[in-house]
Amino acid sequence: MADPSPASIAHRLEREFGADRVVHASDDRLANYARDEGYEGPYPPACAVLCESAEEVAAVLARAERERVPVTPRGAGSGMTGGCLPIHGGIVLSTERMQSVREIDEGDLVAVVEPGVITGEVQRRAEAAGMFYPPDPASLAFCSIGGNAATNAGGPRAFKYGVTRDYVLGLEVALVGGEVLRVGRRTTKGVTGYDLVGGFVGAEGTFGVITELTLRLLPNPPAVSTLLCAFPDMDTAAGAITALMGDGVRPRALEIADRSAIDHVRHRTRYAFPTGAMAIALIELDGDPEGLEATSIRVGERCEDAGAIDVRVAQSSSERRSLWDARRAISPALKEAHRHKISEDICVPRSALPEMLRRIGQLAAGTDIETATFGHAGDGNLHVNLLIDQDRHEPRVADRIHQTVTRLFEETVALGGTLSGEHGIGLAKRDFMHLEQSPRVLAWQRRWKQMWDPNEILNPGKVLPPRPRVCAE
Ligand code: 2HG
Ligand code: ZN
Repeated sequence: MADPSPASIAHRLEREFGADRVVHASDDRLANYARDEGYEGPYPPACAVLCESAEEVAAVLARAERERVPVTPRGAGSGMTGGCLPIHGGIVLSTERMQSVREIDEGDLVAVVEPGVITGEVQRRAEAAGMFYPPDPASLAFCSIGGNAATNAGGPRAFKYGVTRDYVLGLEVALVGGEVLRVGRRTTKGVTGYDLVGGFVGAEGTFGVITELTLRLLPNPPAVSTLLCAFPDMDTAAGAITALMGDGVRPRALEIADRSAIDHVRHRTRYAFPTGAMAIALIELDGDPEGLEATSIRVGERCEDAGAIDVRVAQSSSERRSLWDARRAISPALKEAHRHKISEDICVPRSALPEMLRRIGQLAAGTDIETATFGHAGDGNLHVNLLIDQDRHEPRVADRIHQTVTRLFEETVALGGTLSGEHGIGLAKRDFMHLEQSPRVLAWQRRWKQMWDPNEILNPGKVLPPRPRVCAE
């Protein structure tokens, strides 16, 4: 049995991969691998290993299995649920150095990339070749494409274009024990065998480590139009969104934000939000330039009819950019302004959006916790953030947080919704899984995990609750 002490694990990895690949406990940089963008942790690993190829990833996984050391894969660390935190110590396997864009193929409309490539870079490279990679998590400037696939990330454009899973055609994955598999395909259509790609995408690095992705691209839409509508309250904004959806328009993004979310970004963005806005809807359309102008006018009028107090259409690409920069700044601004930011990303059927927003309003009014709600209204996917300035571990505070989150999830499930629309379960939500999924469904998922990782070496303690709940269905 190999010496399980952190120093010894790091030392053995260093012998195999070289000193520049291993971040030790004595190195200040190791603290970066103990956290993500969420509120869990810190959980320091024994060490982090910075892999540069699929062979190296496989070698780490072979060693981890041999020595029974937990290994936690990590992309850019931009997750919000503690999914990449090494809660049992051991090795953090980082793919941050696997940054190569191997192919952008215009004819096949395909990109082949390594997992550490930043998502914004995938988009830029596709656009430079006249194509379009639609998934656009708000963190696209710093999240990685491998992490997006691991969590099946969404983003504003999911409303029209779908989520990461809809764009992953094929994967290369390294498994516990060191085997490397290629699953999926390069063709848009393909139904040969079971959908293994669908299994790995969204498994949060608990089945295997993604070492290469083959992505589907689209032709670039010729024109885009962006509107910002201000409303006197969230209820009116929700009504306008429902009216638009009933009207048959298909914007590529249909975002909402409440007053607290807007107020947190006012001072740090170039975009000047209307002062009386208690809620905003950010709506983006794309398509042929001729039809787009007329649709954009119609959307603005519908919003006015539904109670908007101000409708603005971005007049230039720079205005559009600053509007989106402001939207993307909401999450980091909330994090900066408060000691703890507890972000949920519940998702309800579209028809239940107004009712869900009302229930969130009641929940917020009934607690002394400050909240901010924003997100992808078109998908019914809302980021309800609890903003805490006291010590969240203080028992009274911890209790209130737990009660509020539990109620939020119960209301969501009661309306036919789901705990997570795009951030994943990770560590933060695993103990709430039973609110949505039956013991049998959880048991089948546990078996699925065991098939890939019988010794629970890979990202242990994530997604599924640790102990099976023994109760009849
Ligand atoms: C977003 O849509 C991200 O901005 C982050 O998914 C959400 O911080 C959040 O709650
Ligand atoms: Zn989001």
